[in-house]
Amino acid sequence: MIKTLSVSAAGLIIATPVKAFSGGEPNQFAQTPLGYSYASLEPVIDRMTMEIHYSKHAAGYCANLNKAVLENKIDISKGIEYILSNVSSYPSSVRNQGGGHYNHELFWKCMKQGGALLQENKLKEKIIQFFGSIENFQKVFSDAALSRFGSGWAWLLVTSDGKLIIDSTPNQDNPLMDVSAVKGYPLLGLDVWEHAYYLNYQNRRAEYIKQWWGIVDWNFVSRRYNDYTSGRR
Ligand code: MN3
Repeated sequence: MIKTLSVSAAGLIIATPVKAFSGGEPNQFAQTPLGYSYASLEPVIDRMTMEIHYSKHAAGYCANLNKAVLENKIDISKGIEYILSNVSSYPSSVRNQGGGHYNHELFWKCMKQGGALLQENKLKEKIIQFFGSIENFQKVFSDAALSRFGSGWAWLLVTSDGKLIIDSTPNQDNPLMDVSAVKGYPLLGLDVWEHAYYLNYQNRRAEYIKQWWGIVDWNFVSRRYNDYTSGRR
């Protein structure tokens, strides 16, 4: 009954060869350690926000997802992306907690200290093809993040037929989910729940979004695009 193979959320998220499960109980998800310290993203995201966000909010989604997995005897051997793609056939707790776990695991990796600029590469070509310019892309994405009413996420996603789309989802939904209005593979995600920015920016979501561009790790996002489009996920 116990499956220990390849269920690390980390391995699935970063779309590299899946790593063996390396901690916690079998048939359970785990948070990937942050690749940087809580203070690394300052001054854009302050240390305390990062600490509470990672060790309380995101940890809570992971723990509650695991609780739902146990209580409902859910087989997670096909991974979180499979589960989210079929989320309508799972209990609603899986949509909320599983989405929360996946979205945050992706979010941490989309950022790094000082950010990394988008290099001349296939993703950049594609962004310019679909949005005209990097500046316009940032504007459209920022508008999606700003206009998301209440809590949710803004996304850059690639569809199965290779289109780039910017959209937002409510709560902890994401474009992988069969219940989502917009569907595709998320490349870049921005958390616009108030817990992501309120200590530093209070009600100024627009300012948080503007500053956030300075810590986006485009190397990670570009790798993710390459992995998806070359079928390595
Ligand atoms: Mn959050």
